[in-house]
Amino acid sequence: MKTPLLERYRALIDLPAHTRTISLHEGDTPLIPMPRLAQQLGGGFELYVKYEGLNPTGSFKDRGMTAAVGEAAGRGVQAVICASTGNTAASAAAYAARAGMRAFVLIPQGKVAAGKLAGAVAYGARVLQIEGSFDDALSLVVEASQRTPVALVNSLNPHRLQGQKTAAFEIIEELGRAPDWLCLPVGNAGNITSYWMGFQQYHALHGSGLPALLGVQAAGAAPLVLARAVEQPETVATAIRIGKPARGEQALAAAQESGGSIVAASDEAILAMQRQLAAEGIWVEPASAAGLAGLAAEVAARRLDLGGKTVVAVCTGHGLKDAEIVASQFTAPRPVAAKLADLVRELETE
Ligand code: AN7
Repeated sequence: MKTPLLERYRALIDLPAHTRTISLHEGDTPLIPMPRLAQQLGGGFELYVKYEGLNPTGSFKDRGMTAAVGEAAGRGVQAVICASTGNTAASAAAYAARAGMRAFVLIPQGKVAAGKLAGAVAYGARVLQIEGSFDDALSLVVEASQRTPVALVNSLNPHRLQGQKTAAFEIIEELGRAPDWLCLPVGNAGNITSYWMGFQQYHALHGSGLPALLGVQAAGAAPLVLARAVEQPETVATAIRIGKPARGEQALAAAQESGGSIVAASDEAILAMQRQLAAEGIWVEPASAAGLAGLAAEVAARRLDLGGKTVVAVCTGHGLKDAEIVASQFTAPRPVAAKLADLVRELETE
């Protein structure tokens, strides 16, 4: 059997002694070379995708949730609560189920991808749709967790970051050192904060180097790029439809200290990158293509020269999470008679 993520990295992770092991064998996700996409982006550099969509509930959230739920369970808490654009909800629901706890998840009005909502429901969470944005829902769960004995498992919970930083360790161990650039989507900004913690910690211990971080928001939900809250964030990348990132300051500091930046990518660029990734066999949800969409735009505008560099793109969630977005882009399959001649005719047409 595989060793649970937090046990594998026990010496590097700072969690209270009471933390229980609540594991679904998260982490240990593949780092996949993407030579064709690197060529399409101009070539001359090495590109890898860290495919976090292959975690147990289909997103990177499982790395942090094993820690946050394990800590809450170890304290004897009976229920967890979170606000979510979808992936946190599914992950919290799964780990709470694993621990025998209840999960309350608050989702914003409007767009939450069906695959995520279905996950939360399937794992037995109580799903509440708030008549407001993700940011409204987050404020509510923070207050609720202070008044009632439920544990907050959004990434404001510091234990989440302890789990999520393990992705940086895995990347360094697989490459033999840190990459030169790491690009990733930014929503509530817990993940970029976690990666920076992880890379810094490993570098301090082993001199593994530090990447420059390119955090990418969706253009319609880009508070860190605009340097102001966005009251009504809108983007096709519903996972990152967030206007007031909880760890925004830390994200900006991480990007700056690393020599990178936070930029925005348009919905069109995000969907185009989703197709480019799928054309090399990696189907991710729209938000997960944002990191590479931002990288591609920086390279095209000659703000970024990747010559001779090693780049890792974090693809945070699986394409199956948001199947509608792809289904809505093609017409229904053409009916073909169940006859060989008809099939052969189809195979011979463009
Ligand atoms: C696929 O699930 O905020 O910058 O409530 O689902 O750490 O917030 C999701 C975020 C990137 C952004 N990619 O990460 C939630 C939620 C995917 C995501 C992000 C999310 P953070």
